[in-house]
Amino acid sequence: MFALLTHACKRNVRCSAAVQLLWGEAGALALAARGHTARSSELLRRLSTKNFNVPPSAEFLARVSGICTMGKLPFWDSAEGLDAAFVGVPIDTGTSNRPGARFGPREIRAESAMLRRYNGGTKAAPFESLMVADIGDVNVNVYDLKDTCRRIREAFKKIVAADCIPLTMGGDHTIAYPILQAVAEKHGPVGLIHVDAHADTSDMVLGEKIGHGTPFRRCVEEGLLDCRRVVQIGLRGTSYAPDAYQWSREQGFRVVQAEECWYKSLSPLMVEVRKQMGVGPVYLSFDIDALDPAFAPGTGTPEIAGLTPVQGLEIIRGCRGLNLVGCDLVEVSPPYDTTGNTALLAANLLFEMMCVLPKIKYY
Ligand SMILES: [Mn+2]
Repeated sequence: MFALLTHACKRNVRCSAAVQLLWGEAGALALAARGHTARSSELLRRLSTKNFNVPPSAEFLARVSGICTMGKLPFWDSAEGLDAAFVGVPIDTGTSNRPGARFGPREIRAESAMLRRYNGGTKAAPFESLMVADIGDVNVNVYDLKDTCRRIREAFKKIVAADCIPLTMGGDHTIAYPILQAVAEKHGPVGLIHVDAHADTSDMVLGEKIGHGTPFRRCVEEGLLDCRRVVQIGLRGTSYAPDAYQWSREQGFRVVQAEECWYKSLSPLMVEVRKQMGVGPVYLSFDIDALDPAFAPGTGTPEIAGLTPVQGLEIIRGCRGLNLVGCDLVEVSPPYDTTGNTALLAANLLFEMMCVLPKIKYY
């Protein structure tokens, strides 16, 4: 990439400024090292001096300008050299009701133009802590869900092999299964914090084993989860049986139904969850339908009386200190929320996930 940027710079003496703004500090430093110093050094003074990708600030580059990546981070074509990466998995082949989640990653990226560099609430400074980029989307097969799962698994094997933590933009919840196959291959069985309106532990739907209602059943069958370190939060809605979550509890999962969350801060719950998770590897899977459809209507299988965005933040911020090895935010279906607010919520939740990864610096 640096060679490409240097080549671009030779064509335009002002481009070091543009590189700094669009591609971050690492690109500017690389140019500075090659003698393109006049503008880039001036710009570097406005920023920290560490060698990380830093998204352009809307103080200097209009929000509506630039290439549409997650958080306006640089686009890298692989996870090599990254501590964490935003990656899209644009599928909805596994949905049972409203489709549209294949457009989730694009819409989340578009709404992420509002994200700034620091977490004003927690004082986290992710771009002074980790090298992060947007590595684009997995090349899915929209005609074949099983082949898509294979493609996701292979793509995520490469990401985790690079010691890079994936921050995944879904896509329907099917994707958690092949992602966890790749994650567990590297880390062994992981703890799981699963935030959702549904348990997603069905055995079969319409005779099919693979779909967005079955991923965590498959994960248990394949030994990908450390079942004593699994919590499902926000489950609710009509069910196929009187005890809808019996199977989860039989596996050793802790199930926190939505009713247990109503009218409450979830910070005390997260104290218990951190104790449950311990020091082992943990994966966070956040289905946007965990939140109430009043806040997040753009999703495939909405259920009434869900969590609030504040409770969503409490859950994610409550993951600080855990050994998070991957996170996803799934089931955003933009056609069902043309305001963009569901995707805006998702973009912010993904930012918050980045802010609780290991090694994040807080002011
Ligand atoms: Mn789900």
